[in-house]
Amino acid sequence: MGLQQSPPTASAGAKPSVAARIGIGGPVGSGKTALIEALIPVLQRRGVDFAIVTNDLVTKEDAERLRRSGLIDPARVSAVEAGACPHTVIREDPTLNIAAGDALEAKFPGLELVLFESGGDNLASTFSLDLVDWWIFVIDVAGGDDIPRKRGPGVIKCDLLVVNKVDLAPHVGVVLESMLAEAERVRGGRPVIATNARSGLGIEAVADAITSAVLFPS
Ligand SMILES: Nc1nc2c(ncn2[C@@H]2O[C@H](COP(=O)(O)OP(=O)(O)OP(=O)(O)O)[C@@H](O)[C@H]2O)c(=O)[nH]1
Ligand SMILES: [Mg+2]
Repeated sequence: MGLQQSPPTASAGAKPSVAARIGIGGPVGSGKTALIEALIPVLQRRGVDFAIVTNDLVTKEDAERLRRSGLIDPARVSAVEAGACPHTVIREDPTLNIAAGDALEAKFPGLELVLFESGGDNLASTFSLDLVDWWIFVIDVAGGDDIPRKRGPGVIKCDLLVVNKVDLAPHVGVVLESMLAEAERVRGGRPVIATNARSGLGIEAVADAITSAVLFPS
């Protein structure tokens, strides 16, 4: 629910949230946490009041990494242990994630945005709109330039497709321009942004997309 939007109907028992909620999904190791690490200083500079929920299988690895990073107040990072398939807790039954978002909102009144990182999953993974208002799917060039062509629901249905690790393209035999063109084609022209989460390339554009889609929609 963006700040200027009325809350949509949530699943039974879920409290309508005030902060906008954004999902970040994608295959294992594509750079979801790295994208969040790169976004943190950009969102802070823009004055966005935000918090993060991470999902891992049976650990709190990503949450601990973010808490230790020194980039953000550790209290603003919560962890959900998915236990089983990562998509279960972001799609079929997002109760744990909704509760984690609600707890952060209760702890930080005035929170504008909660980012939910899914555990690494496959190309079929998607987010429930009971949990998020808008979601990003992160793939990387090292996964192969045929990934967009495979038309996984994650690639097709997300609001923003991020193609990360563009610096690796020459090393893995990927022609970046063709991969991006194909990604745009299979998505019918919906947004695709190329990033290098380690150097910061494309991160301002991702922050722009977040701002215009859910924080300050026109
Ligand atoms: N070269 C390069 N490496 C990257 C980039 N983004 C992330 N990495 C590296 O890729 C590896 C995986 O990054 P993570 O951010 O942990 O990926 P993730 O999607 O959060 O992984 P899971 O949560 O385990 O699914 C790390 O070693 C990162 O340093 C990038 O743009 N370029
Ligand atoms: Mg991660």
